[in-house]
Amino acid sequence: MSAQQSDVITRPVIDLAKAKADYARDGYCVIPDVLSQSEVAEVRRRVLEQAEAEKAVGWAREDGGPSQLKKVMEDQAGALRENVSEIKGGVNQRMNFLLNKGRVLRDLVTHPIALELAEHVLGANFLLSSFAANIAKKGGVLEPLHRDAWWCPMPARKGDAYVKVGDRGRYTLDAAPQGVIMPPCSCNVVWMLTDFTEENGGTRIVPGSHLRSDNPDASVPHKVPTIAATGKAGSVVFFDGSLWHGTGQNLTDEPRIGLLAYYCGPQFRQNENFFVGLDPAVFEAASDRLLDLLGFSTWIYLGQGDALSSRKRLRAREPWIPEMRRNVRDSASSRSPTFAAGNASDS
Ligand SMILES: O=C(O)CCC(=O)C(=O)O
Repeated sequence: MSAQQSDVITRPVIDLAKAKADYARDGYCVIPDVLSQSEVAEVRRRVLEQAEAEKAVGWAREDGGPSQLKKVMEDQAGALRENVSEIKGGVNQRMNFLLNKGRVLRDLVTHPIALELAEHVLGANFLLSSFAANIAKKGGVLEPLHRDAWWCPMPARKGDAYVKVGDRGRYTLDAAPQGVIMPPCSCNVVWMLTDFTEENGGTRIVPGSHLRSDNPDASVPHKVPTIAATGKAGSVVFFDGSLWHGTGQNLTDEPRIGLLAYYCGPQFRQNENFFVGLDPAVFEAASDRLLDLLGFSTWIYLGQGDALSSRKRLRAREPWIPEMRRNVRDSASSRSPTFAAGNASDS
């Protein structure tokens, strides 16, 4: 028997039925042993190497610093427009666009368990919204509670005041009428590359809050009781985009590393703008499934690529159908008109 075969046979069985039942009740579930310890070690090595390099060249994005928290709390009435991780004084290192940063990372977003969970919650059609790392370190503070789907408009009763869709902020404190909730619009698959514990900043969550009609208060300490989502390295914590949660405070000397593969419905704008931020070599090598997740497929008629589907257009290297003009010679004769590409113009 090869080493690979024995790995398959000795891999623990993943109880997705239990995971789905936990999710329905609590808005989250923890699934152990999704990655083997050797897979965890390989992915963690790549993440830490990348994080060190980004820091060394001055590209590290850091949040969770006490001064940044103060800024969030001052602005929590929905006015916060700045990207907190661009304000100095952060502690927890964030890395976005993990799809650009190694094959072992790319493979996680199409992992069958991640896709099954996302489909279970979002339905047959969904997109990858972002794939990012959060390395929580000692000195970081509790993250304000939030919903990842903060951008989702709140339902309102006819005649009631509402927040306009373009005026939403991450910490807008509005609420749907009593008993009304938004269906899940997004979900997060968090890959634990270290153990997540109470002490090292395991994600703080409010079980059942995916069924609440209101949004959380951004105050720290949190105004409602929370628990830590805990598990061994190689586990996944999966949660609804409406679940109230935030990064915990790491009180240990070792970093807590989580990779956040965030998926959303096909009608929503993605967190990461893959069209401008993705390395062309990644598009080039991507499977059809990955391209679909990035937004290179048409859903009903959203995400069109003109006459070709956007995935076909990318594969065929067809940039676009240009502005076309009637050929002058043809239009003077009685023959059917022919057209040629013209220069882009305002007329
Ligand atoms: O890293 C975590 O524990 C959660 C991160 C989070 O909530 C976020 O990035 O919005």
